[in-house]
Amino acid sequence: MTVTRHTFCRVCEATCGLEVDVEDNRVVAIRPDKQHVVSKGYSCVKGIHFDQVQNSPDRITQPMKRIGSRWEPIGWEQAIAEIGARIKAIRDRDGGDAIAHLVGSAGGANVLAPLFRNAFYKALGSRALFGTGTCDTTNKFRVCEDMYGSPFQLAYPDVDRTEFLAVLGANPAVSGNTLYHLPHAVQRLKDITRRGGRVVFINPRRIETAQAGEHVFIRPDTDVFLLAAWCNALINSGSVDEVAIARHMKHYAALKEAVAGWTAERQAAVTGIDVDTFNSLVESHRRANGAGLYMATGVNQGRSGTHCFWLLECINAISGNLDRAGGMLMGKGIIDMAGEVKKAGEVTLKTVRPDGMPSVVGLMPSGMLAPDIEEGRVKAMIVEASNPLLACSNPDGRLDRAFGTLELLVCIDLFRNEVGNLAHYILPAPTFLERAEIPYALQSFMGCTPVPFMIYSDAVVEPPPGVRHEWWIYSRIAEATGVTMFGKRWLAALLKLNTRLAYSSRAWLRKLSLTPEKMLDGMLKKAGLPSAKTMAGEHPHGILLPENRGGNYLGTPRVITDDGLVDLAPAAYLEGLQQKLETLHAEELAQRDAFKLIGKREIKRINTASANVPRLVKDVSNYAYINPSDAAELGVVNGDRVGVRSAFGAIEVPVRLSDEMMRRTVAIPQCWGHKDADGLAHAQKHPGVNSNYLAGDGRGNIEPLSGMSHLSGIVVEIARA
Ligand SMILES: Nc1nc2c(c(=O)[nH]1)N[C@H]1C(S)=C(S)[C@@H](COP(=O)(O)OP(=O)(O)OC[C@H]3O[C@@H](n4cnc5c(=O)[nH]c(N)nc54)[C@H](O)[C@@H]3O)O[C@H]1N2
Ligand SMILES: Nc1nc2c(c(=O)[nH]1)N[C@H]1C(S)=C(S)[C@@H](COP(=O)(O)OP(=O)(O)OC[C@H]3O[C@@H](n4cnc5c(=O)[nH]c(N)nc54)[C@H](O)[C@@H]3O)O[C@H]1N2
Ligand code: SF4
Ligand SMILES: [Mo]
Repeated sequence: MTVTRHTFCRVCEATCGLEVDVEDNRVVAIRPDKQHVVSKGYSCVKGIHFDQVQNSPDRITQPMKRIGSRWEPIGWEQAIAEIGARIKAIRDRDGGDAIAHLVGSAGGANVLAPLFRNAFYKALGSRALFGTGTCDTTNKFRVCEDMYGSPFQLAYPDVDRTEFLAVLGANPAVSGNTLYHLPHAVQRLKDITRRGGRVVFINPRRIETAQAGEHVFIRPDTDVFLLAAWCNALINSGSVDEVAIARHMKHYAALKEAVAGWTAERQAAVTGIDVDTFNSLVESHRRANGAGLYMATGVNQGRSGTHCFWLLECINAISGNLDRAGGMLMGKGIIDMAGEVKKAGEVTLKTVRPDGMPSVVGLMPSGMLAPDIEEGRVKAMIVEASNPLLACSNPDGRLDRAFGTLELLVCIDLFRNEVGNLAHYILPAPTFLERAEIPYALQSFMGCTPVPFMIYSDAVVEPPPGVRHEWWIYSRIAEATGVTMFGKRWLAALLKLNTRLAYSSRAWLRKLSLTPEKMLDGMLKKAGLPSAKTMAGEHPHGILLPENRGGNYLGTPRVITDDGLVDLAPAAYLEGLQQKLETLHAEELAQRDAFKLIGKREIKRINTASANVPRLVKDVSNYAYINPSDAAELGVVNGDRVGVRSAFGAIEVPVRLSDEMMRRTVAIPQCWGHKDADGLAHAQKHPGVNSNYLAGDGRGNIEPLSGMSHLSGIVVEIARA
């Protein structure tokens, strides 16, 4: 018999509502949920074809141990005992920090896993937590911490009311957006123009989303000059909100001084945005009754991600658009994560590494993985939901080699991916369809959504019997290592009991355990919302929460800087700033004709994780996209193979001509390169090449304020192969 259940997708942050047909605990069909309160019948191809991930013959459904090059299924008790013993031995010998962790983007959708993961590492005494968050967005968290007092206090554009919006380095039509929940993005962006407003995409590629407004080319990794000049022009225009600045902000004079020398002409020389276009952008922004600037991954991955986001937030703040309807809204989650974390005394920005590199939101830079392993600081690692060999900077395969030397490598994943090939153990985790959940922390607890809502979903199907939840895995490994999670023995004893009850063979014992469902129920009730049972039973498509109309942040206790003021010029950003900018500017002028490499997300792929879905991947699409005029100069035509070489590595790919590309820019879709993926049979048939072989790692290739890897705007040479 077929039953239909409602849930929401967790492949990307759009969290579209899904309708899932289940027969005998097997997913047989997935459709968009037309009644979902926000997505209202929208979903992309990745959501509706997730059944091919769910039911993939390659899924790992029991712990696997590598013996030489052979993989052997083993029982959980053996896996936990062996892993615990090895972690204990390494910790006794080298200390807690020798045992590292790496979490990938799918870990962001998992609401409960971080509590247990963090508790385990705290108990171990390890601060060596890495994350691919340092490939996408830690610069934003850093800025929010410094300006607003918490990394979890993020502003987002009030898209449905704004009159002017500039979007830098994001492509929501394909990506579904990040740190800003925006379903139906293209439609809602188009509506800005329809209302008589203006929306402009500033990007080295004329992106899919540009159909919703105007497009302006920018030379990769030069946004900092555009933003400095924009801020300066705004200040000189006299259009700043003096009252808001005086009441709610500090260090305006220092900001003014920092941007003073950056003129329209100086930015034009390196960005490629001519003075007239620049002036018209500043003018539209200034005149709009409610305006905003939004930036994302393409800018975050440059060499000035923190400075860019700081300047962008300053433009939003001093123009009087922060916390204002039509401008930038400060969201509220069902739990005030920023406040709670502050109250608990958690330190979210740390400098604990000997090299002085920061940990933002507790994450060390993934660009230090290879050096840390090679130099013996990291001896063992647990990788959860990540594939660093393809996703992180991997100069000429350095990361492949480094991971191969780890004393202990454990992967918690659905599949044996490329890093899994090097693991000693692979522990099978449930898919999102096998987990009870509420949406990502950024929607649930930070409220980064113009249409606040809440949804709770029970697991749609039961996981295969050999699969275990992450909370259970971390709790059991902790126990086997002999460390006490959550700092208290009685809690650890309860947790131990709970891990036994949760997977007991007797149903009545399982019922006694504290399940994820019960934990989430507690969160919902604490927020004054209906219980999990009521949410699942009566509101399977979610509920809408009160709208955010602005005016709920500035001048309230929610600004949790020590003095309650927004800091417009954090000292760390000003240190050496002019020298850095002058050096970069001179470098840009000197290399105006050099090719720069950017990435390209594709609608059918989610990072490295959908490569094994036959209905999505029919052929290889990781071309080098270049402008036809550049192709003519290089003497290449569509399909010709070119060698692409950086200071760090070299790859060979076929060329694809596209007038979407800015001159002297090459876009290569990232997260390909599955030639060794014998655990992912379909992906291996369509391997493509790994463009992150061209990215550098180590200190020189990491943005020092946020730990972000430099993954976009890398200088390369291209030649016919
Ligand atoms: N050049 C370049 N490189 C980039 C980027 C770029 O723009 N340009 N983008 C970067 C960005 S933004 C990111 S986030 C990274 C992404 O890279 P990663 O964070 O490493 O993540 P994914 O490739 O999405 O997923 C890796 C693994 O997660 C597993 N997985 C999926 N769902 C689950 C689950 O529910 N539980 C568990 N345990 N495992 C699961 C998948 O099977 C897969 O093996 O790549 C980065 N790399
Ligand atoms: N289909 C699909 N959706 C995804 C993902 C996926 O892999 N596939 N990944 C998910 C993840 S993990 C994330 S973090 C989000 C990311 O979501 P977004 O932040 O929207 O990221 P991208 O789609 O990579 O868009 C980045 C844009 O920046 C542009 N760009 C590159 N360099 C520069 C620059 O120097 N300056 C400017 N102004 N622009 C630049 C690129 O051309 C590109 O259009 O997407 C998520 N959604
Ligand atoms: S992957 Fe597609 S269906 Fe899933 S949340 Fe993102 S946009 Fe929606
Ligand atoms: Mo990401």
